[in-house]
Amino acid sequence: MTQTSVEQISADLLDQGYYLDRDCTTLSRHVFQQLESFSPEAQDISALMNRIGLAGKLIARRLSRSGLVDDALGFTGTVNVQGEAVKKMDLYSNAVFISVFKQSGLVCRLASEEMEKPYYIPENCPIGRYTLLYDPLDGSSNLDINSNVGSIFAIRQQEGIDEDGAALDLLQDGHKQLAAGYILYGPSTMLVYSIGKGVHSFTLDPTIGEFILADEHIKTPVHGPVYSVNEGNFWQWEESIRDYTRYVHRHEGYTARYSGALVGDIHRILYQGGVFLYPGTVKNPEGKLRLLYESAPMAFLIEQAGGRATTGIQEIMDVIPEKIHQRTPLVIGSKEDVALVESFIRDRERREQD
Ligand code: P6P
Repeated sequence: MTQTSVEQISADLLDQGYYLDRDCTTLSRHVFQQLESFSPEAQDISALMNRIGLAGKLIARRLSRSGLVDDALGFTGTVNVQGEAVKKMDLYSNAVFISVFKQSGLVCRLASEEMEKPYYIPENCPIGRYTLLYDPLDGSSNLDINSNVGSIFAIRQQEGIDEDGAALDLLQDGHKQLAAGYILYGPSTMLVYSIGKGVHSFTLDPTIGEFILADEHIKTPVHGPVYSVNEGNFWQWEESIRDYTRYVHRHEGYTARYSGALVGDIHRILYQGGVFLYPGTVKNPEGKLRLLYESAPMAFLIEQAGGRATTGIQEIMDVIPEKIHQRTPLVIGSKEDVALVESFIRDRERREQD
């Protein structure tokens, strides 16, 4: 073998070194890199994120075969605490998180969209210091048409042992979140998370069963072309939201994108910029989305990415819920686009006061 080819091969292998390093930057390792520490707290967060990843893999596996597995799709015939018809995949996904975190030893309590009261794991509670808040399968109405769905999560410290299960310590604002993120089940499965040190994304490589680092320190643009809202609710909106919609209809540079699943719609805005809105409606005056395990985790993420999230009146991160399933209106995305929506809300308020 000539010298050149040996050097070339070495150079090529070094180039591949980048890819090998990237493929070895798993979720748990990335958490330690973020925290620059191996403290007990860092180990906890790393283990918790690893467990989130395991839940995502199990749900992704079931979703990829749901059209083939008998009894995986369709409705259970029950209605959840939200008054929504429950799909079999909703319950399966909810059970996955419970099972995964039972074995974690770290999580004492799980608060889920699918469960009226938090679920306690007694064997974890003496030592378990964390609560997982989650929407196990958001946008599950998309399952019937094989479109994107997601899981949304937030991790909070469990403050005090609430013997009666009242979980009053969960009725605190979004600044209490230690970590938050989502798993997007799309053409590929992506996990996007933040522990307060930027927003980072990972892509599941099914061939090795690992979430591999994709993008670090994702920043949402200060402005983007996308506005994402269900315009079928136009008749139910406040006049201010109608004013905003009329504005984007009449000005160049806007494009409507709405998938019916919060995770996919936010993921687009995180990368490309723009704004997602789910304002109050006649049917849901307080909005449809739930604060503790939909709006607040997304607000945590988008603020870490340089964006904003508001009810239209108050920053989502400052909202203190009165009950664990509280809903809020949500306007979230690029700073300039959120501000534009707010400007129509303020203008309308001024006119109504005059
Ligand atoms: P609509 C899914 O049910 C969900 O909670 C979010 O994922 C999504 O953004 C919203 O509701 C869609 O609601 O009323 O537009 O179908």
